[in-house]
Amino acid sequence: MAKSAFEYVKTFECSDQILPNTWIVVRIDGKNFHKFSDSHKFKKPNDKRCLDLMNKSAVTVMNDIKDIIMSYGQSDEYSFIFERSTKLYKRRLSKLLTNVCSLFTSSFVFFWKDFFPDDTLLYPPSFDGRVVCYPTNKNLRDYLSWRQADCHINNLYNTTFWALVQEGGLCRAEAEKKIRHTVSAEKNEILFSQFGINYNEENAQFKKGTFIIREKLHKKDIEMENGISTGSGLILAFLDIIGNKFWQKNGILN
Ligand code: DGT
Ligand code: MG
Ligand code: MG
Repeated sequence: MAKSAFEYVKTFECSDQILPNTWIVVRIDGKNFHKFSDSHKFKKPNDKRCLDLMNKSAVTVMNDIKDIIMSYGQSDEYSFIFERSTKLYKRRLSKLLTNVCSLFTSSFVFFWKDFFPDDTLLYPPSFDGRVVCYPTNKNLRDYLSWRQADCHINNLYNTTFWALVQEGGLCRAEAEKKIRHTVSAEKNEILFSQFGINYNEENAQFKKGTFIIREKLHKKDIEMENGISTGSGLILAFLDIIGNKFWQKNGILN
């Protein structure tokens, strides 16, 4: 068929193919969820309904895009890791990013009523997205460790902060001042001595975030702490992904 006189405009498109053989990570993050969580009266510091809805949206993405082999989520963010050798969309960055981000967002809205049966979604939420590619297994493990360390640091801070406000009767500024320069051990001590909270016994989903892995990558005889099978070839687990134990036992990313 003859080309139209307008066809030349295609030559203005930029190539955005990602380097072959590297780990592709797509991370999405809720836009202004500080406001979104306030508007929807989320429980502080963690609202399990929202975290479960985030997990449901991530599972939906992984069921649709089979080249994603694992993902990790905490707070209002999720990271999706593509198979190193993926050829999906010829590894075009914009295709990979926009497909993940839009399916995640539409799932978040679509399944909202299942997790918040009594609360109307007040306005359309959105998620930003970025792609980072990592050349080595160590880089990828360090990336996942970075996100889980972020979860740990924020969750310990927020748990202590909200205990001081909600149970300790401090105003937000006083609570912030009290823990501003404390290290982890001191926050643990405040929680235990003032509120009888043993941080180690807090919900693992809050402390560690959620890791989702394809069952085929996970050796059956390995115990997953709190692992939940979704029935669609995926396992959800709230486990430590910073240490070597999980990776060594499964023989991946070593
Ligand atoms: P951004 O990402 O730059 O558009 O801005 P935010 O406000 O989304 O900031 P971000 O992503 O750094 O922090 C996530 C916010 O979401 C933070 O203010 C706490 C809130 N959030 C996330 N999960 C929960 C939850 O389960 N309960 C409550 N109360 N807040 C949550
Ligand atoms: Mg955000
Ligand atoms: Mg965030």
